[in-house]
Amino acid sequence: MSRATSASGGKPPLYKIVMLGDSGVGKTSLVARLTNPDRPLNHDISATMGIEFDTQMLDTPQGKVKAQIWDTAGQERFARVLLPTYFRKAKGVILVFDITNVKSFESLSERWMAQLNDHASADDLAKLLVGNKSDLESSREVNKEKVEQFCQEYGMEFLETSAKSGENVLQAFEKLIAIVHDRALAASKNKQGIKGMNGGNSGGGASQSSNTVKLDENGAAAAAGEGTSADACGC
Ligand SMILES: Nc1nc2c(ncn2[C@@H]2O[C@H](COP(=O)(O)OP(=O)(O)OP(=O)(O)O)[C@@H](O)[C@H]2O)c(=O)[nH]1
Ligand SMILES: [Mg+2]
Repeated sequence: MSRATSASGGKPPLYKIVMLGDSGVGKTSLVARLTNPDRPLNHDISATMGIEFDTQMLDTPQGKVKAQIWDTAGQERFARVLLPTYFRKAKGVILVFDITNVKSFESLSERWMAQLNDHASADDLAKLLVGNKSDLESSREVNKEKVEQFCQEYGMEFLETSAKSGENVLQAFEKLIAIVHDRALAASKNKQGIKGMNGGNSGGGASQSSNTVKLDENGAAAAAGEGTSADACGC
């Protein structure tokens, strides 16, 4: 039944999203900038070994949601073993490359998209492409036309970010989570429609509302007596 709560109240839904991309592109730095916006970029940060995750409340046009952000290791030796865990029940993926490192961009089609398709039902995942280190424009190696082609080919949107200056960091996470949340609300609405067609309790009047699911003016599901958010996440 509905796992997505309304903009009008209730526990915010929780969605698992995964950061993917080569080692050194700035995945950990982006998460750190999101969760601690005032802390300066750490240039001596160690490579992620395995998985780390953080939870962050984010705004969407349909209300607040919680993102559980899985920061993964770009290094092949960790990623190969852990990929199934990364993708289990994930709802969204941020694919990150470094605009100053063309190899990290080529890796997206050569490595990461293939792995996404192998380990997850890629169509079920919301995806966002992020070109990080936009503060290093003078060292840019990845031209924007190639990025546009990639986005068209794989059907995803794109933002350039800087974990150093903070540019577009919050916007990137909010953009992805809004797509994830919209999909969850749409799926929840579809299920209610099917239930209604099957003779569910939809037209029973005010006195019979306790087990029904109401929609608010945004079409968000206000679940009465239903479980809410944590099941949306794979954790
Ligand atoms: N100038 C600049 N440097 C950045 C930016 N983001 C990250 N860095 C630096 O890039 C290096 C690698 O950053 P990480 O965040 O560790 O990269 P990662 O993608 O998490 O790497 P793995 O954990 O090995 O997969 C660090 O020295 C960061 O300080 C940015 O936006 N601008
Ligand atoms: Mg890292």
